[in-house]
Amino acid sequence: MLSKEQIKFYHDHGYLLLDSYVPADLMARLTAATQAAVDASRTLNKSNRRYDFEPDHTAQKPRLRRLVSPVDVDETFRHLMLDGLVAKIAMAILGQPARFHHSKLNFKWSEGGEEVKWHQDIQFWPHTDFSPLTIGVYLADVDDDMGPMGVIPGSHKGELFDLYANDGKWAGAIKEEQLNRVDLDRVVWLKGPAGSITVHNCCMVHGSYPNQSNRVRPLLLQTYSAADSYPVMNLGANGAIGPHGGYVIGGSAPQNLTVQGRTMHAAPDWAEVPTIFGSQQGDGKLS
Ligand SMILES: O=C(O)CCC(=O)C(=O)O
Repeated sequence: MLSKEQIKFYHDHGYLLLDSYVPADLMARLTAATQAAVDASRTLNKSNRRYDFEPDHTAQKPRLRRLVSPVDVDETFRHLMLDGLVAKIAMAILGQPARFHHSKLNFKWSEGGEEVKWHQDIQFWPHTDFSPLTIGVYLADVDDDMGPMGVIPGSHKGELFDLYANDGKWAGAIKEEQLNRVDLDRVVWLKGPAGSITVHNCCMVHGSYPNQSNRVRPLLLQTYSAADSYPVMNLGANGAIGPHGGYVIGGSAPQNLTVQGRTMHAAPDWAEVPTIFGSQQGDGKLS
């Protein structure tokens, strides 16, 4: 899937751009699935758990910010993320098996589609390590005017910022006055023809400007971690990752966990296991 050099580049710099990577037939199916989701949104006039709209969204002129969890919406998305091309890229970097976390489709609509302020992802959904990464598929040609995603090479090895505002509210963005600690001059804008793929590590500082063009900038994003990395429950978005969150792709869960450099072989899923008494007496699985 990826060369040794590409994988090394990802680990060294924290990101990867694969130009025109998705074959045309798959792009056609992804585009059709995306159009179907946009059409379905026309019956709605305000955001819900599936669709995030800009304030001026209407049925005639849809303006989507995000389709939440496309993996649950269409078989084409599901296959891409759990078995297909993007799942294979995740395993090429993270090793096989790997663990799916969540997906989203950011639209960044034409003529003003909103910016994404500089941030890191790991604070949104903390894990037991820093292996998580997000793979993006551009579903349209993307140039500088469309608010491509920008990354700061190497920032994945640096400071983990506090994404709360000064008033203590969750802001999901690095504070203005702390941006001087980020080497913004070194930004790399990840853009390219439709079907180009981006990869960024969960600690990468990244963001994007508004879309000033008259073209929509759909970016399909999917997040994975190493199979022995786990989302920390009760923190951030980890409680809302949907029915496929935690799904192990390309194998079965190793039940291994490394914390502070110490590895343990953790118990199986407790839903099926008897109490300590039953386990120690060799009782079978609970039905
Ligand atoms: O859509 C983009 O440009 C950036 C997406 C992103 O960073 C996010 O949704 O967390």
